[in-house]
Amino acid sequence: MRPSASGARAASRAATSVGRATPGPVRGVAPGAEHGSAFAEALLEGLAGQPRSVPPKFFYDAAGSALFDRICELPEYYPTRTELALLAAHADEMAQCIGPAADIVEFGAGSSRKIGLLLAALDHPRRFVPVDISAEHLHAAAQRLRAEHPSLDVHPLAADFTRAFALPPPLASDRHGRAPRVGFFPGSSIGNFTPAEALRFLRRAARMLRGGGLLVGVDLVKDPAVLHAAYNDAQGVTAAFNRNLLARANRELGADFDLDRFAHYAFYEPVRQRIEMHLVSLGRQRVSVCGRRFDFAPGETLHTENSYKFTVEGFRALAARAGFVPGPVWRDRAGLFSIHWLDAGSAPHRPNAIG
Ligand code: AVI
Repeated sequence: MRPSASGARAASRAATSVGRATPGPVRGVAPGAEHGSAFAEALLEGLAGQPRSVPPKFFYDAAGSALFDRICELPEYYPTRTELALLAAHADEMAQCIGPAADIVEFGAGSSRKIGLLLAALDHPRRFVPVDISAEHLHAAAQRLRAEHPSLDVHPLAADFTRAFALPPPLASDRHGRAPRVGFFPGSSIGNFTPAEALRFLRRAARMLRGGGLLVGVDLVKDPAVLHAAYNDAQGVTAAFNRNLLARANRELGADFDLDRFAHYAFYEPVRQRIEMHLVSLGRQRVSVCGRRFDFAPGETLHTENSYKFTVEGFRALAARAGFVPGPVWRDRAGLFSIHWLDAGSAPHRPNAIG
C-alpha cells in the first residue's frame, strides 16, 4: 500500500469480506487462464450468490491501487488528510503512549507518510515489521523506510493479517526491560471488515500485542451528506475505482463485462452505519466469466464494498470486548476521523503465533 493512501489499501487487500485484502494481481496471464486464482474463485462464487457480492480486497490490483491513491487526494475524501493532520499534530502524545524502544507492527504496508510521522516522534523505535499480503508492496515499503530511517531494523513480513500468522520472535528486552510490541493500523481499514471480522481481528491483535498496544485510525459516523460526497466524488474517481473491479476481471479472467452498463452506486446506510458500494446493472445483460455465464436483470446489483463508520464510544466498546483497555482518542475539531490508542495490558508472555 505505498504512499499517502496506502495504509487503508493494504488492509483492504488483506481483508476478506466485502471489504478488502489481497493483491495478487495475476498479471501477464492469458485471458481465461486464471480460473484457479483467488480472484476468479471469489468472483465466480460471488456472482453465483444472492445477493451478488465480491470481497473488496480485489479492488487493489495495480490500476485499483493507483485509483485509490487518487481517491485519497480528492477534496471530498476527508479520511486521509484528516488522519495525516491528526498524526502530525499529536504524534508526540501518541509516542508517549507507545513508550521507548518499541517494536512496531504495521498491518498493511501502508502510507510511508503516516508511519513516517509516527516513527519521527518515537523514542528510539527498535524494529518496524510491516505485514502485507503483497510481497511486492512490502518490498517497496521496506525500501522506502530503510532509506528514510537507516538505523531502524525493518523486517517485512508477507502474510494475510486477517488470519492467523506468526510474527518474528519478540525482541529481547533492552537493559530497561523494554521492547513493547505495538500495532499500527491507519486509514480506517478496519471499517472494511464485517463487524464479526473486526472483532476477530482486534481479539487477535490484543493477544499478539500484549504488553504493548494498538494505534488504529477509525472513521466516524457523521452527516450522511459528507459521507455520500466522499464516495460519490465529482470527478468520478471512486466510480472508476469501483468499475475497475470489472475491468480487472476482463483483463485477468477473460471476462466480458461492459463497463458502461454498470453504474457506480454508493450510499450511506444509517442503521448499519456503513457506506455500501455497488455496481448496478443498467439493463438485462449476460456476462461471461471463466467460461461461465451470468444473467443480470435490470437494476440487479453486485455489492463490492462496505465501509463501516463508528462512534468513538462504539469503537471503544468494541475494542474493550476484544480485550484492549481503550486509552486516549485524538479527533479533529469537525469530528470527522479518530485515532485510538488501545492498551493491550501486560502479559507474562508474548506469543508469536496468533490465531
Ligand atoms: C480502504 N478503505 C478504508 C477505503 C474506505 O473508505 O472504505 C476504500 C474506499 N472505497 C471507496 N473509497 C475509498
